[in-house]
Amino acid sequence: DLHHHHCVGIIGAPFSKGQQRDGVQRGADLIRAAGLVQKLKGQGCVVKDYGNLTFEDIPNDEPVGRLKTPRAVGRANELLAGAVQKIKSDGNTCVMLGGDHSLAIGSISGHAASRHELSVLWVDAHADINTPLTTPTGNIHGQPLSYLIHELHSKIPIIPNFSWIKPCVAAKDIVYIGLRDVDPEEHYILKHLGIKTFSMTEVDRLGIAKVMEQTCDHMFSKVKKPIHLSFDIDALDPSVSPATGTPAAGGLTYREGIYITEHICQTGLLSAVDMVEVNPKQGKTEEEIKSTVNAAVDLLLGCFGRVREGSHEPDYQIPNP
Ligand code: Z70
Ligand code: MN
Ligand code: MN
Ligand code: MN
Repeated sequence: DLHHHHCVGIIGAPFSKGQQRDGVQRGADLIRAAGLVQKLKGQGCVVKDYGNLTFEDIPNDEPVGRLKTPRAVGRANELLAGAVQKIKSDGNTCVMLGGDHSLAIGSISGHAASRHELSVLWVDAHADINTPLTTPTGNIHGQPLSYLIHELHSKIPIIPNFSWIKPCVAAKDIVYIGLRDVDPEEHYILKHLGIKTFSMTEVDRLGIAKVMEQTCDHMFSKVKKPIHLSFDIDALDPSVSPATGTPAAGGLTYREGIYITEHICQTGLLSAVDMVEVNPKQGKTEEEIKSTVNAAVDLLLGCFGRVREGSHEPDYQIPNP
């Protein structure tokens, strides 16, 4: 039905320098090769594939403090932010296929540039909220939210190619689901800023249905802001999505992941989605890669109207013999 279709714009970001494992830059093409565009069209979406970004090589990208390859990360995200802003201005829900999770800097910045205020739903085993001064690894994929949150602005030093980034999300507008590998400094930041978190403990205690009810209660407490869903595939249990850089035991089931996307779709407020950290080189077998990519595709289909009970055209008629 023409008035309820989803318009989806897809951008691929084959970028890996927010972390140190090769292969994650191939995630976008693998998700496409698994039939994402055709499957979205098959469920009634109007899809435009904007292709992949090309990231120029940045020589002499020496560490700055603890940060690894900061100039490449800053430049890649600036390019991505522009692409996401364009996809939003064309009237689409934006799907960003990573690449590693440092790309949320550009995806959320570009999304925020096109909308007044956002809610961010961060589905991840990790909090990705280290600052450049708390990071234990120097990997920027463990830090994206620190650059985006207003309340952390004074904690961020000057970094080459990061000067374009403007904080664009309030701590009260962030909800996490799936946490189970959080650094002590990150835990302090989450508590200090009063950020709403549903760790795997809360998923176990409440069940995913109550987690999603409470997630939406929190996100819609005042005005109904557009939702940015940032989905790290490592939020799912490694038995489902083993092909990722930092698998963490005890994750979301496939069904819990799908339930999250179905529920967010039903809000009618989903405005942008990231699908990141799919890394085929981390899969031990072809089956492990397939399972991970298949989960990523199914989560995206759930974001855009696929429901497990099935569906039909409103004017469908049983054929007469
Ligand atoms: C750690 C850090 C992280 C993903 C690992 C790990 C962060 N907290 N994120 N894997 N996807 O390096 O800051
Ligand atoms: Mn429409
Ligand atoms: Mn993660
Ligand atoms: Mn992450």
